[in-house]
Amino acid sequence: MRRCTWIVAFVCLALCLHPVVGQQGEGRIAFYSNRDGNDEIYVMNAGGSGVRNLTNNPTGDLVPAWSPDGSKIAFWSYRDGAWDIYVMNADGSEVRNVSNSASVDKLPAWSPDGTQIAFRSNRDGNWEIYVVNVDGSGLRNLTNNPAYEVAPAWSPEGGKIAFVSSPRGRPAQVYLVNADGSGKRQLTNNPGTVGEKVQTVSLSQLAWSPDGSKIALRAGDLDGVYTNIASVSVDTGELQLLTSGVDRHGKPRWSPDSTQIAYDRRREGNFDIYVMSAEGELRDDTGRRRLTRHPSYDWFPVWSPNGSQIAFASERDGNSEIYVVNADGSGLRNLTNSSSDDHWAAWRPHP
Ligand SMILES: [Ca+2]
Ligand SMILES: [Ca+2]
Ligand SMILES: [Ca+2]
Ligand SMILES: [Ca+2]
Repeated sequence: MRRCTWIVAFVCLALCLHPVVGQQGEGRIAFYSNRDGNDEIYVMNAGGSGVRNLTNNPTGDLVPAWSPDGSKIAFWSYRDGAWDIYVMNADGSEVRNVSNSASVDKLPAWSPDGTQIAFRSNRDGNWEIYVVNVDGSGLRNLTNNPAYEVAPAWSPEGGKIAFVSSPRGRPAQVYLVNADGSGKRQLTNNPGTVGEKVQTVSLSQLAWSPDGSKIALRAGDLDGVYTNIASVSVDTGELQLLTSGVDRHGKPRWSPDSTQIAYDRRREGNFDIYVMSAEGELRDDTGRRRLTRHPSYDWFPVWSPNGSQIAFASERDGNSEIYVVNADGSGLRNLTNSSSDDHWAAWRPHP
């Protein structure tokens, strides 16, 4: 009888607490900041309250990336004397070095099921794509090629990884490979230019659309001076330019419904945040929406999980802050407001 009462009490408590937990879970943003003298990973509520330091280590701790279920955060740290990829619980506990090499391992990309991480490493003398289990076991090299392999992106259903391979002296191409390393194939047939003037010899910053049909990327010249956003059809491999001109466009991020792409664009010396249709900007500019207008840098956009807001980094008050703006450009606000550099907003996905 007593046990029965406890179970009923527990179920009632769980039902009462669940909606509150759900709301808090949807509204968290991770970032990194040097406010204690070196870079640490922090997390805050999406309104800017409740800032909490998750790392607190004397070396650099950078670029947080949430696991798809929001329970863990991968990041980049130098704490073991080399740049490695680490995974910790979302409360900062149980930190583990999962790449663990004396070379540079960077830019973790979570598998959709949260069990594996793809990253790039130069441990064999040039960039390769590796995959490792989140407990650090099962490391494997998917590329093993003298070209530079970078920018891994998982397909939304998790079976495939897209990456860029850049052979010396030839245009970069997008490849697909099964997550187990089998079935590697070249997806694009990128000639290195589109039309007469627009260079696509260099490809980077791959982002797979949530509906699985396209891969957005940055395409440009070898020096990255003039870059555009393009998309690749996963079915046909066709490379379609989505922006035009001699500005520097980058960091494409898909809206959750795959209909829009946020990006930053450097024009006349500063970056601003834009959103365009997944079909691209129109030549008369009506196909894109400019969300910021400020002479300092506004860059690194990310969507909120429901697509209603975009977080980004801005240097408009003299140092970097995390800002949020509604997707229609209204409601701009500063979330961090510290005198040090706060950067790299990472919005927690839906639980
Ligand atoms: Ca640190
Ligand atoms: Ca390679
Ligand atoms: Ca600006
Ligand atoms: Ca700041």
